[in-house]
Amino acid sequence: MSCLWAFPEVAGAKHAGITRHYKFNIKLTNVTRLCHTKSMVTVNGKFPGPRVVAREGDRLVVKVVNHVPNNISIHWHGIRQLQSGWADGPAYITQCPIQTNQTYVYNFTITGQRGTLFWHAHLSWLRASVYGPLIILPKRNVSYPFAKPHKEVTIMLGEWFNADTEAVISQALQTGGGPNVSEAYTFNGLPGPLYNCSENRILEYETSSNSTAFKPTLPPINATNAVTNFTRKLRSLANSRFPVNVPQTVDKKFFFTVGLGNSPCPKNQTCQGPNGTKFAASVNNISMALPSSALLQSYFFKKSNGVYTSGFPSFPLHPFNYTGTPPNNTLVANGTKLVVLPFNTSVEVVMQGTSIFGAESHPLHLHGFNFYVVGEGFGNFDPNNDPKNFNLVDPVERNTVGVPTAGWVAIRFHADNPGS
Ligand SMILES: [Cu+2]
Repeated sequence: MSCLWAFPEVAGAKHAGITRHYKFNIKLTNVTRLCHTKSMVTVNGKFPGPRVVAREGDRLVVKVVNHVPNNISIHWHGIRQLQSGWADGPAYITQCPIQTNQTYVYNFTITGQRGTLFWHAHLSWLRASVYGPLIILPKRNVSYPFAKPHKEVTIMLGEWFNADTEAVISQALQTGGGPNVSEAYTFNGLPGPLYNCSENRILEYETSSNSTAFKPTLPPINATNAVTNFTRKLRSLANSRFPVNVPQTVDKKFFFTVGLGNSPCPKNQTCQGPNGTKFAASVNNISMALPSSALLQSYFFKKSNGVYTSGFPSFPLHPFNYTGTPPNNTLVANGTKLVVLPFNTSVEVVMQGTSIFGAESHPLHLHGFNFYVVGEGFGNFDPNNDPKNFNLVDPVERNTVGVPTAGWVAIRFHADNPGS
């Protein structure tokens, strides 16, 4: 969170929001971490990038000018983008990427939300260096629903790679193996003091004579039970000021498997994925192929022929024991498939992690909507019994949720945002 007094305000607009302008110059900058200097794609030469601050109800106008050889786009993570899908940012979904020496203006109004989000590049791995905070203050003379703290500090979590991150992901896609891992985790772009050749202090206490730093006792890093018990207690405020609008009935149910599969190795090539094939991530066994033009654009101009097809499966075509022994055939299908929902459909999505090539937790994120997390569990989702325990009273409202390792999570939302 930012210092609440540090940002200039335009006088006069008491209730209606104001328009705030930002300029993002995408440029290469030399950055040194862990005694290693490299040229990186940045916004305005900063890593992490500049903070964007607005109030609930304001309009943000961000002019992005691309001065680097890479194509790029910027996504405003968690912004509802009510009827402003053109400004959402995922490349090849809502827009074609911004080419070298080209400009794109993101223009959207922040409606019905406040808190700290972030923005990041949304093409390939450029987000490794192109990201920054996006702070939404409550409307003027309105407070957050918690006591004002003594001080607020924004902390952005990230990773530092000594290598060029575009080279890391292109090598992984080429060989079909997992991508090389980063050299360090970072807070606000800085590796902590535990890494070699890092002098960055993360947190230091100014200790007065009558107080010492309080060190909490924490469960071990792999204490799944402790973490699960904690997160399952989280609830929405569910009061008149912050009501819960979770769908009580559902028009459309989806069951998505989420996890890994593989693709054949191209001829005359050696691959480093499972048994000499390529790793492929998939949902309901469809691994997404990026189209050559943007999905929203091709829909809007009625030129979707050859860009995407409808008929993304609502359920797995070949059910299996998702968290047990994997099936013999783990090959994915590649495609650009989607589902079209009528306006105001109430939707339930159960996301089921699979154990193919190892179970792991996948964070899943929805663009253009917040959703309610109504249930979660380990093992396979039981459609007969698990829904009885769904929380339809005060579930947490989120834009991202982790699918538990070898488990499932159920979300609900109203599809009330055309174009998202
Ligand atoms: Cu997002």
